[in-house]
Amino acid sequence: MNKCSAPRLNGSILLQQVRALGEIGADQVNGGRTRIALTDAEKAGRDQLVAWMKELDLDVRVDRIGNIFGTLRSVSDQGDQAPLMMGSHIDTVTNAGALDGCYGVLAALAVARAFREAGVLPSRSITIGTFTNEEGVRYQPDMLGSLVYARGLAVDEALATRGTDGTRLGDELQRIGYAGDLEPGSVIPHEYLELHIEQGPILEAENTQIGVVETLQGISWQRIVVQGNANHAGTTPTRLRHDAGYVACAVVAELRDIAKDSGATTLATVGCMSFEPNVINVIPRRATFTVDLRDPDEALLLSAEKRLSQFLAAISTEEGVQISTEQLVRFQPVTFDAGLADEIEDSAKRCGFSHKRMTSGAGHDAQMIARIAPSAMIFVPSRGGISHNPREHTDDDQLLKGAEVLLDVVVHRLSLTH
Ligand code: HGY
Ligand code: MN
Ligand code: MN
Repeated sequence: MNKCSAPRLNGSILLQQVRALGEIGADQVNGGRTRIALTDAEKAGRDQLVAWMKELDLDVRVDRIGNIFGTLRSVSDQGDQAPLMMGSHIDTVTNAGALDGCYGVLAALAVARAFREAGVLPSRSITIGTFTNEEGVRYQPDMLGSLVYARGLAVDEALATRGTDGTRLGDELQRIGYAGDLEPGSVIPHEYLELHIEQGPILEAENTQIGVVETLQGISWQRIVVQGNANHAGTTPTRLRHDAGYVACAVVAELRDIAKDSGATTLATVGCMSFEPNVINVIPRRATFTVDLRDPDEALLLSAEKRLSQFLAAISTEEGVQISTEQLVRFQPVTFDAGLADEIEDSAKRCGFSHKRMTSGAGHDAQMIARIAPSAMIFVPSRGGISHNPREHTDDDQLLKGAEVLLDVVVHRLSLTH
C-alpha cells in the first residue's frame, strides 16, 4: 500500500466489483440480472456490498428503511460531523443491466479506497449511501429509501407499503436482515454527489464524455382501472359494447398524442397492462394499467396530466365504462446545486474530458437528497442510450473517467490529512 500519496483511483478493482455485483441475481434464461428490492437476490447484493465496505474498514450503519451507509471518518469526526455523501442504489428492474445505480455506489467505494490506499484521511467524513428501493418496481414510490431519508415520507408509512406481490415492505426488510436502527435522515449530509450512467442517448450522440447534471425532470405515475362489461365476442354489436380493453388502448394512443403535441418534452409510457378475464372470445370486463408521464417543466407536466384526465372523463361517458385513477408517484422537476454543478464542470475541465450541462430523464436518489443538502450528479454515456435492459453498456474507459471526476471533485472539496 502506498503511504501518504494523493488518492488515486484503483480502476481495476472498481471494474471487477461492477462485474461481480452484476453476477448476483443473474438471469440465465432472459439475460441480465434481476435484483428487485428486498428479495433474496438483493439481500445477496447487499451482503456483498457490506463485505466490501468492511474490507475498507468503513463504519457501516443501516437505517430503519434499510438504507446502508459506509463511512470513512475524518480525523476530527466524533460521530457528529455532516459527511460528504456519495451514493445511489443496488436494486434493479427485471432483467437489468449491471450499471444502473451499482456503478455510482461502487465508484463511491472506489473513492474511499483511494483514500485508504494513499494512507490519507479526508478533512470531512465521506459516506457511501446505498438507498432502498430506488427502482420502485415492487414498492411504490420509487426512490423510496432516499425519500424517507429526506423526510419526504414518514418511515412507518413507508414500512407499511404493500408491494405488487402483496408483501409488506417492513416485513421483507426484517426477513432479509436489513431493518436497521439508525433513524433515517438523522445524519444530514454536508453535500451529496451521485455518479450514474446517463441511460439516454445524448452524451454518446454528441461524443461527450461527462454529463454535468443540473436538472431532473418531473415524474407522475398513476394506476388506472377501467371497469366495463364482459360479453360474448361473437354476438355483441360494437355499439352495445362497454369494452374496458378498447378504452385502455385508446388511452395509450391519446398518451402518444399528448407526447407528440408537447414538442418532444413530455414522455408518456404505459408499462403494465392487464385485462380480465383475459380470454380470447370475451370482451374485457376490466383493464388495469399504469401511466408514467415525465416532463422537465412542471407546467407542461401539469398540462399533460390535465389533458389525460379530460380524456378519461370523455371516453368514460362515450363508452359507458367507469374509470378510476390512483396517483402512485408525483415528483416535481428538481434543480441541482449550481455550485456543485460548477465544481463537476471544473473537474471535467481539469481532467481534460469533454462535458455538457444536461437534464436527467431518469429519477435518481439525488433528487430526494437535494431536498436536504446541496446535491448534483455526474453522467457518463450509455451505449445506444439503452438502459433497464440487459444490453445496457458503458465502455470501461468511460466508467473510469466518470469515477476520476467523482474522486477529483471530492478531493477538491476536502483537504487531506496525512
Ligand atoms: O424510473 C425511474 O426513473 C427511476 O429510476 N426509478
Ligand atoms: Mn438508477
Ligand atoms: Mn433504473
